[in-house]
Amino acid sequence: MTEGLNHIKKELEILRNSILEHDYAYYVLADPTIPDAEYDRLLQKLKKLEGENPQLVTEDSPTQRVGISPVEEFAEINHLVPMLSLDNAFHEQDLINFDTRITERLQKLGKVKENIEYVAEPKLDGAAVSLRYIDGSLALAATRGNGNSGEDITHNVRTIASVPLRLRGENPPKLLEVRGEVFMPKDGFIRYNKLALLNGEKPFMNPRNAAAGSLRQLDPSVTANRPLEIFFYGMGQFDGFERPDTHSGVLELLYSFGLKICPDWQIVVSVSDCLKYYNFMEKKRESLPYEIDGIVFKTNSILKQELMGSSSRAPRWAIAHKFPAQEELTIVESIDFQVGRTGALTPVARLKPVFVGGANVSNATLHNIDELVRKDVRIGDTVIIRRAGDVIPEVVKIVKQSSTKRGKKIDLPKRCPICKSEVVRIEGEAAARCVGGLICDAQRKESIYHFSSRNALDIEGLGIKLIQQLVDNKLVNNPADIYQLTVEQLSKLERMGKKSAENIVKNIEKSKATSFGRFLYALGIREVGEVTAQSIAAHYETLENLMGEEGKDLCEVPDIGPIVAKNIQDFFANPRNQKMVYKLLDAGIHWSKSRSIKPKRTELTGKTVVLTGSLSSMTRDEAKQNLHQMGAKVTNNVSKSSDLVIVGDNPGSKAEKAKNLGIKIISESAWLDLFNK
Ligand code: 9MJ
Repeated sequence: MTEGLNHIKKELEILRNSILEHDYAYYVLADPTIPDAEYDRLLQKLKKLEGENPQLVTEDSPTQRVGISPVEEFAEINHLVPMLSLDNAFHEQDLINFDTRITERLQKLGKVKENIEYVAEPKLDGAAVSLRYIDGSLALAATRGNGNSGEDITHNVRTIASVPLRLRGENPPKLLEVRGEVFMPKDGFIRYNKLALLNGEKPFMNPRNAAAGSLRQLDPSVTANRPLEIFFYGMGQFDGFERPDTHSGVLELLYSFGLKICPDWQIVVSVSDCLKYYNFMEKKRESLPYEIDGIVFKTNSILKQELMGSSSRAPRWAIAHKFPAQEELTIVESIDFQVGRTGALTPVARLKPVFVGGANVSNATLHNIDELVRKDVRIGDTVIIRRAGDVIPEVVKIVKQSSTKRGKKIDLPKRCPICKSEVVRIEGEAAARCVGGLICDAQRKESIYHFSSRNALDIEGLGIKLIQQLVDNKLVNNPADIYQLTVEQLSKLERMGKKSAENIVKNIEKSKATSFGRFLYALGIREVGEVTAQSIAAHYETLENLMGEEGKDLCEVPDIGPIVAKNIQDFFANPRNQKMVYKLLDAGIHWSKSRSIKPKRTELTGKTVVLTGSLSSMTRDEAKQNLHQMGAKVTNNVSKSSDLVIVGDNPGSKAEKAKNLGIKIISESAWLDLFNK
């Protein structure tokens, strides 16, 4: 090799190593070391240099992820060590029996005195794969197949950014067969499906199908465009290093090779700790960035694993404790249209009751008329129902039936099912709406309910059931009527004693002292949520300003666009709404000006902040008020656009979600120290 070529070879190696280090920091550690633009420059430089010197391109170069042309078919690959599957536990007792089996067997062999130590790992819902690294370079990747041999998917697995093409370390092992799960993270799945629908393509049913389908592509450039990830969780054949004597040691070793491990694994001792971890993760499940369907418990000691051995199908030292199914089949008994506060019609499937996601479900939403048409759900159909966490149950899809005799197609009603007003569809909106406004009982009930809800006027005890009775008995027609209710009127209602009636009247009275922001939110103006209402209140200071001349410049308020501005102006221009607002003020609703003074400019100005957990130094409302004064927006949910999460005691899933999204988290006391000096 000439000196010049040698020099280029060195330069290429330095470039590749540098890019691989950045890949590792970005994909495995989730802690990027350089800006994206700088990374792109390095990659372009490498591509250019390799383009000029094609004889120096190596297979494990970062430019070669999608370098391979489509394959004609999938070759078969024999696993060096079989890929076993896992036995399942569906109930606590199954897990207890598993632990008892291991304890008794090891006791017989004289190998156990105390509780068994397990490694608990989230059970990812994706596609199991086996990768083979030879002398540190990725040589092969295969599906699990029948456990002994699978399909060669090397060309596709190479395109997954978090799969290292080369293992880290000076002395990579001669051979490493490593097992893991390829999956599509939840956000990638949602993004991918939205795009598929826009392009008129078929969306994936769930992240598991998305992962498996993406790996079964002949053309790797298709897979490269799918947002796939991998977590590794075990080893097959190996050569060139000592095997750790615990499974936790194996996970740490894999991690040291630069292989990504699920960050949520944990060592648990005793079956009761296993159950604690299971319950903890079941609560956390919704907020995890990836889909899981249970927890895998693995005996930590490799010696104990060997003593337990395996059946032909599954190891005796591990078990998958499954979460209750989130999807079940049932039959559609009827389809109704529900009318919401803004008149939007939501198709709802009434179902033969089914136990799913831990609850009995007899109604499931079909979201809007477009969804109903797309899914083509009809009465009598067998459908898949999904209920995940606290999300409203939904109809996923119909199950194709052999019988050709199906119910009639469901059309959008021309008239509102409640008030018989016209139903219209506005171009560009998914929802069809009843134009009845407050003459529609459904909209009336929902808007009164909204008015009294916790984040609005917060009238404790005035729930939807009671509001239904009040409207049906013509005691209340709009929110202002609430303030005319008497104990006598309320006591005559069903399931309402004198004491409860008195409490409700007391709570109604209490609600009169509020804030300008809450009042605006309570009015239920289209697209004016809590945050927008607070911004308007802070900007205008008084209702007179907002309803007067100054109110014409609504677009000056941060975050208010022309549509929301028009909604607000239309609302206050309507004489019926004006009358109601004045009636509410006459009834005694008031707020102090000091609660809506203009925010100061601080480090939090313009930042989106979420509060979670219980605060010790002030109430949630006071904290919100304080943050608004500092110019921050306070939102209820953590998302990518959140800037800061303030955690009190016993924070829930919001703190977890923030951690997963890499959003700054500070404690209540740190917040007070930092910003309230
Ligand atoms: C999943 N799916 O997350 C195993 N798995 O171990 C984990 N699967 C497994 N381990 C042995 N975390 C066979 C399968």
